[in-house]
Amino acid sequence: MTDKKPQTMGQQYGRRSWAEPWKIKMVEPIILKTLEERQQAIEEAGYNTFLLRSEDVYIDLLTDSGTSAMSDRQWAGMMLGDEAYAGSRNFYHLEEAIREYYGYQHIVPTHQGRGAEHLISQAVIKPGQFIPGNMYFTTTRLHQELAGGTFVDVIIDEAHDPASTHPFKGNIDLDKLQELIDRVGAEQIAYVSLAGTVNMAGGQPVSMANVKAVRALCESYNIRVYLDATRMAENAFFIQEREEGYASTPIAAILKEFCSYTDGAWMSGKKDNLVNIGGWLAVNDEAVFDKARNMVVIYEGLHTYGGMAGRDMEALAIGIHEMVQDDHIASRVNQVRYLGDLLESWGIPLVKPIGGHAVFLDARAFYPHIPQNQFPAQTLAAQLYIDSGVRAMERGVVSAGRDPETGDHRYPKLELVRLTIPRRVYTQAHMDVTAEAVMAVFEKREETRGLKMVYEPEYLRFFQARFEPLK
Ligand code: P61
Repeated sequence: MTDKKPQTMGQQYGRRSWAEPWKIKMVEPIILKTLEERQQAIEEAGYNTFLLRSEDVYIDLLTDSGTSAMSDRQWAGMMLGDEAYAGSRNFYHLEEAIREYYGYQHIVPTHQGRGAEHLISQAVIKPGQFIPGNMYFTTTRLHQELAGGTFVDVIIDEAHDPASTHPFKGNIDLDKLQELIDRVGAEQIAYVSLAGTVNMAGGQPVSMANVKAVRALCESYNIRVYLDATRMAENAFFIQEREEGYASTPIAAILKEFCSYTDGAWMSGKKDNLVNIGGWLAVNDEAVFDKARNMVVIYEGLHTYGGMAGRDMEALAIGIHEMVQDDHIASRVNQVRYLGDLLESWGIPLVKPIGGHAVFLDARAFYPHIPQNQFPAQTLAAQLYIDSGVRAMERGVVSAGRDPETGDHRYPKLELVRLTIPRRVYTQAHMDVTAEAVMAVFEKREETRGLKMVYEPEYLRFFQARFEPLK
């Protein structure tokens, strides 16, 4: 025992503490399996955390996708589902919410984000065209490729450097974009694919100044800008926090201004929008809307439900309203930062600055002795599960997949493990337990060996690939 008085987290940082703007009304028990059980579970899962059963997981930081806790209002909304095949009242509520908060005119509901990615890619990409964007996302790029397009990364160089503390690491490099336009010609560019808080870069934001500049450049060549709005509310928080002139602008106003510089957006409602399932595409151009609305009936469902039940659309509409509340988004991002700051202060290598939805561990720096073709990030995610039952996600060479032309692994500069924080689900104590688990794995790093891949599916291999430990 020391005679030092324990301190709250706020006191440790010399400020008043903050707390989440909600209280818990319903709980779901979780249990920690024994070490032997966890070892067996990860072996049966082929050392792939996507293949674990959720009941074998203690703290589930695989993803923030579809894992949010809904509010009592959203659950009440579920009871107001109008399950008519056509013209459900909940669709019109959703349409109103998207028009009000994002500002786009025409809405096509989809079962989740990749449904919307499919529609926009098929509607606007002509085979042979290029799609510049601020770093790839797995499903987004695959849909662009399946439509005959080629994704080109035009994000600023800082995004590929885990140690860079640039405040807007999601920004597009205008010189790279200009160079592509000069090289292939504006008519060969299908659109600019701009994502808010870039997932694969570590949840890093785009500044308002950058989207304005991208808009101006694209306008001069008549190139459209489409937004991956999946985590755009979190992006708005970083603008409010870091960009001059926005400190007292509400999140809702920042979001709407940002979207006004784009021609439309696709959305996984399973993140910012605080629902367990759902997505949408929204555009201003009537011709694009017409194509997408025609296609949705083939692949998703009628254009007034697109794969969602009426009750899901109601919860989604309410979730959009809740997501832009300033106290909600501040507590969400600050919980992620709490975990990140703790780990950083202990010297754990991670992506800086801490992003909006997750803490990304730098597996290359964690395991400098494991070469990238022995999957350091996959190894780290498996080790973390074995140590503590905490489930994380690989975001490195396995996620990057193979180059469709050469068939070789794509070796991304970032070899990361994502500790993704579901919204309104875990407490500060869960963050503390997680941080200690990462530390325990870090202390054992030198004796840890890599993996070899023994099964590899053709598309989005990281979901189902299997591995074995190297001897
Ligand atoms: C995630 F391992 N994200 O982050 P859907 N855009 C963006 C996303 O983050 C996103 C989608 C589009 C997930 C789920 C997931 O490689 C993976 O609703 C920025 O999931 O279809 C999804 O939205 C697609 C996990 C997706 C992955 C792909 O955990």
